[in-house]
Amino acid sequence: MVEVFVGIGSNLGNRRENIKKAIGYLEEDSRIVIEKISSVIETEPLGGPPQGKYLNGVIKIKTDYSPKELLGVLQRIEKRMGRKREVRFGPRVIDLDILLYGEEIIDDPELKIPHPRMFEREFVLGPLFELEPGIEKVLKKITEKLRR
Ligand code: A4P
Ligand code: MG
Repeated sequence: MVEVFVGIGSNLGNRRENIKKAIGYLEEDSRIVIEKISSVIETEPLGGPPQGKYLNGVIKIKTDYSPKELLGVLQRIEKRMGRKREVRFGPRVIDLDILLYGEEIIDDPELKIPHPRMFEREFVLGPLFELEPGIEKVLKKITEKLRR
């Protein structure tokens, strides 16, 4: 089982319910164990068209899914919850992003880990450090590897 951090965001509909629902779907998956859930914070939208505020949080899970399999699982949950892919960075019922997958670095067109925009996003780093203060060491290791 690998430790994985997943970013959750919602800025459409009943945002808090959407986040709860998504976590519920993850919980139902027998190959995913939910370890920790951060506080959920309200954040100003970053980028994209004018849109409402987000609720954001981070969860820590353990899973034996490969990164690609996990991406598929997350995308199925987004779909089930009525997410339509329209404008890039636009409003969404739910967004599930893989932030970190163990200490792996993946650079494929359809999957980039660590999530390329996480380092500049307070709404990711805040909840992440709240959940796992020790993650700083892992982030350092990964960014050093990325620089090589
Ligand atoms: N993809 C690549 N790497 C990953 C990864 N590590 N995890 C690909 C998940 N997906 C990954 O995503 C587009 C494609 O990214 C996927 O098909 C997958 O193959 P998407 O969710 O369909 O589309 P998007 O929303 O246009 O892009 P993305 O990457 O989700 O956007 P971001 O960077 O997540 O930004 N402001 C606030 N305050 N809070 C937010 O949560 N989120 C966004 C979306 C913008 N502004 C925000 C927030
Ligand atoms: Mg996404």
